[in-house]
Amino acid sequence: MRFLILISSFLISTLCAAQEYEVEQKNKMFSVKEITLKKGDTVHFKNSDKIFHNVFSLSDTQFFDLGSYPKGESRAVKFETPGKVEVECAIHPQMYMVIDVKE
Ligand SMILES: [Cu+2]
Repeated sequence: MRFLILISSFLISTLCAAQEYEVEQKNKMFSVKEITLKKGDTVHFKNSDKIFHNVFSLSDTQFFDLGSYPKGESRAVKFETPGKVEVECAIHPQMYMVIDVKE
């Protein structure tokens, strides 16, 4: 019985801990320069410009490349590793933001 309670409280805390964030690409900028989140959280990168963006990161903490996608589309990245993740756009070198993933 005690074992079951432990498992269910673990599941509940795990489910509640994960958060969803949205970062927009607008006017060839990210809507935030820096965001802090917990490992397990997800960021949705939404393109709100009329042009394509290609969001990617070459960071050691987490590498990803979302490819280029048009206005209205959103692609998600789940961050599992603590550390800083530098996020850029392959099409617009001025676009830059940092995601700080906490334990
Ligand atoms: Cu771009």
